[in-house]
Amino acid sequence: MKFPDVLIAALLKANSLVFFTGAGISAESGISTFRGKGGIWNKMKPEELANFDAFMKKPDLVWEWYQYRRKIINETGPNPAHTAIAEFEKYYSDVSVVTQNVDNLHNRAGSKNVFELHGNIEKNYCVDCETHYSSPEITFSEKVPKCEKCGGLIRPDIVWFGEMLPQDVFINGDKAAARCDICFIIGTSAVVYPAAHIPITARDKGAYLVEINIEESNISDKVNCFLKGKAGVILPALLNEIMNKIKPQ
Ligand code: BV8
Ligand code: ZN
Repeated sequence: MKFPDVLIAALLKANSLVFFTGAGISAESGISTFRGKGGIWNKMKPEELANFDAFMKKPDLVWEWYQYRRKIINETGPNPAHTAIAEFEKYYSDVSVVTQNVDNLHNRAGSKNVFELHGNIEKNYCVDCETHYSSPEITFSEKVPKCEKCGGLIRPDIVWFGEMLPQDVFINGDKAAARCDICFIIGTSAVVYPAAHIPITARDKGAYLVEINIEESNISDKVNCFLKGKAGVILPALLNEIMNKIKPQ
């Protein structure tokens, strides 16, 4: 695979990288995306499943949907795109992954500095007293579990539509974007806010923007370099390109 010289030059000069990722990076692990061909929201309505009112109205239905997704995630693992991102840490002193995904695959791949903007499907908390639960008994219970302390419903620790993102996570992800030299935008349609503002922060602070996607997205007209194709093919090839030219940290 031939990459533009200007991209390789930027990579050889950079100290700080941000990987801003979306559902497309996990597509090659067998996890459905939300929008586009085969996307979850083509078949299900987000307003009926991914919001707090839906959960309070039909907790068992919403819980069952997350159980279905947990099962798929549990049976798969990181793909070469996640692994390549974790490997980049060996060559750069400051690497951050700012992800919209809740599937935990960046952590499982070994990335150390992961900002999960929309939460993590392996975590849960009580809607009443906010006690956190991550034990497998809770996570894999068939019916929506109840809090040991107060009897409240336990929900997945995921940011639903209309809910605030965890502020510390967003602020730290945004700070990483503000100081990075290169921001990779991978497998996202870049339509969900405020997450989609992360690459805009990077661009406004002078970073070089590289998008990797199988098709153009909402941000494609703002990037410096668009690499069309699968993340699981392009990222390992890009890593391979620089690994003989940069000394590991
Ligand atoms: C908030 C969790 C403030 C559930 C998710 C109108 C205009 C602007 C904004 C709004 C608006 N109306 C409402 C809003 C705000 C809303 C929003 O942005 N809506 C959009 C959709 C219009 N945002 C919110 O509600 C956020 N909160 O704003 O709070 C507030 C203020 C006051 C008071 C209270 C609150 C909360 C957003 C939370 C979103 N949570 N889901 C769950 O996961 O179960 S959204 C969902 O979308 C996922 O979490 C996902 O992470 C996120 C983004 O999707 P992508 O990752 O981009 O995935 P997508 O499928 O779209 O795209 C996949 C891409 O991959 C494609 O481009 C495809 O080509 C590519 N691809 C496929 N295969 C590959 C590939 N690329 C490379 N390689 C491949 N192999
Ligand atoms: Zn409770």
